[in-house]
Amino acid sequence: RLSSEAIAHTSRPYLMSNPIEQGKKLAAYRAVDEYITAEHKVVGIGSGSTVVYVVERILQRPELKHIVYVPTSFQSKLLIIEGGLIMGSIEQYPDIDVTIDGADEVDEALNVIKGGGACQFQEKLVAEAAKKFVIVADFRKKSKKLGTEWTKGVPIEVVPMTYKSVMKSIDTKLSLKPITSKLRMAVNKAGPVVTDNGNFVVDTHFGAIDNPSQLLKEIKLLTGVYEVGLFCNMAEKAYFGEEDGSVDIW
Ligand code: ABF
Repeated sequence: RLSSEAIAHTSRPYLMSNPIEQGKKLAAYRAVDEYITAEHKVVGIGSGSTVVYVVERILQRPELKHIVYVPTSFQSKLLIIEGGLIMGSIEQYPDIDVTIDGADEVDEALNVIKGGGACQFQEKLVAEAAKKFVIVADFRKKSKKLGTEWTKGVPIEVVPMTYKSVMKSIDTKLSLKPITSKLRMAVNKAGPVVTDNGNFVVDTHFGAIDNPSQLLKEIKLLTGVYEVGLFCNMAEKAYFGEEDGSVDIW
C-alpha cells in the first residue's frame, strides 16, 4: 500500500467508482501485466495519477520486486520509495528494459503530448533510455489529431530567464502560429511553477497540430528551450481504459 504522502503527491481527484479513475487503473494494470516480466532488470516509472496504478499493480506482483525502478519526477520517486521498491538513477542505469508513463493526449500514430505535470524532461530522458516505451491513460486522452482533444496545449520547459524571449520566438519563428502561450503559474498564483530541474513552463496552444515532429524540431531549436512536451516516434503501444470497463490498445 502507498502512504498518504505518496498519494498526496499525485493529482488523484476522483473516487474509484469514477469511470475516469477506473479507466486509468484498467490501462495501468493491463500494461504492467503485458509489459513487465520477472526477466526484466530495470524499469522506468513515469509520473502522474495513472502511474499510481502502475506502481500499485507492480506491488501486487512479488516476482517484480527484484527489479530496479528509475523515476521520472519527485512524485515518481515517492511512489517507488513508499512502495518499498528498489530505486536507481538514470546515471546508474542508462539501459532500461521498459518505461511506462501517462499522457495528456495521444494520436493514432502514437505521437504524444506530455508535461501537464511539468515533468517532461525527465520523462523523455527515461523514455528514450528504454527499449520499450508504453503509454497508459484513460479514454479521454485519445485524439484524432494532437491539439484537438483533451489538451492542455504543448508544455515547453524553459530556462527561467528566457521565458519572455522564448514566448516571443514562439510567436515569430515557428511555421505553426500559436493561439496562446502563457507562463504556467502555481495554483495560488504566488509565482511560476518550478520544475524538478529548477525551470519554468510555458504552456502553448496551437490548435490542431498536423505535423508534430516538425513542430517539435522547430521548438527545440529556440534558445532557452530545455524540453518540449511532444513525444514523437517513441511509444510502441498505448493502453486506454474505457468507460465500459474494456481496454483499447493502440
Ligand atoms: C505525466 O502525467 C505527464 O507527462 C502527463 O502530463 C500526465 C498525465 O497525467 P495523468 O495520468 O494524471 O492523467 O505522465
